[in-house]
Amino acid sequence: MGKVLSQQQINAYHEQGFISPIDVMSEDEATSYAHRLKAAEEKYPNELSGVNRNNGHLCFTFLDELAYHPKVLDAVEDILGAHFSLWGSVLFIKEPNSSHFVSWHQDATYMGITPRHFVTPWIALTHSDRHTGCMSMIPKSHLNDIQPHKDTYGEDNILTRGQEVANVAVDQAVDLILKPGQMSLHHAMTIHGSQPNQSQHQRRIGFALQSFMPAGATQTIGQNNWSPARGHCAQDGYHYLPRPQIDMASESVMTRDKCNQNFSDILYHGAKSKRDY
Ligand SMILES: O=C(O)CCC(=O)C(=O)O
Repeated sequence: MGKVLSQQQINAYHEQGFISPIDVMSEDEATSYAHRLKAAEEKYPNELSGVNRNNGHLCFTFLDELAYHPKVLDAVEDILGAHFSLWGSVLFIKEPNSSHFVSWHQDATYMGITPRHFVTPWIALTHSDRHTGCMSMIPKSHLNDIQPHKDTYGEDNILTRGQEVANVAVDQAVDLILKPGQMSLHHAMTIHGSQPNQSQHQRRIGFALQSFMPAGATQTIGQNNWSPARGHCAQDGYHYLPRPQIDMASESVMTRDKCNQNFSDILYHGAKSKRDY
């Protein structure tokens, strides 16, 4: 038995490559975070979209609160052990009735982090199901190596390069149905993707903590950014990222911008072109 996960859930994560759902907060509390997001988007129209969908937790206190929510950290500790840090975050928003989707991929492919057993909590702030375009996972796919990915740059594909694994056993895919306030955890090697949001009125908002790195993990392509999460996770050569005290302080924005440039250099390393996210 872990701090929040049962032994069965911990075993399932290691065997299947993901677990879901895990309760983090009440539906009302999650909805209030969705409202805080909406208010921030209205006040700062360019600060949470495009390249700035990345690492918003460095500039906005409500995203920082979510990233360091004790239930999230307890669940990560149950998987990774007592020492880990946070590398980054991504807001995955699909607007109602939009064609945006996420192709089948493995996160570890372009993230430059080794070893590749880091973990991503994905927190739902709205309903995430078949209708709104939830994530689907291919069980046990994390037990294989990185599969060849083709960079499609598909217009509606919201992954950086539109990277895609071919010949996925889609009949085995498991949908991760989440209510607002629940999260899933997935392994960096698990093949996963998601379909468009067909709802007429409901945004699908997921906040991915991408990813929590175990102590000893290193960055092989770019700068090794480091936000302490639990235990002793500092290492030589790491670049420490401070947490925000207020929204959009100029130093935080500078840190986030540098971090996003580094993020982009890593994720597009060797790519034929770059998009603005
Ligand atoms: O939000 C989605 O639909 C996909 C997110 C994803 O690929 C991830 O969190 O690794």
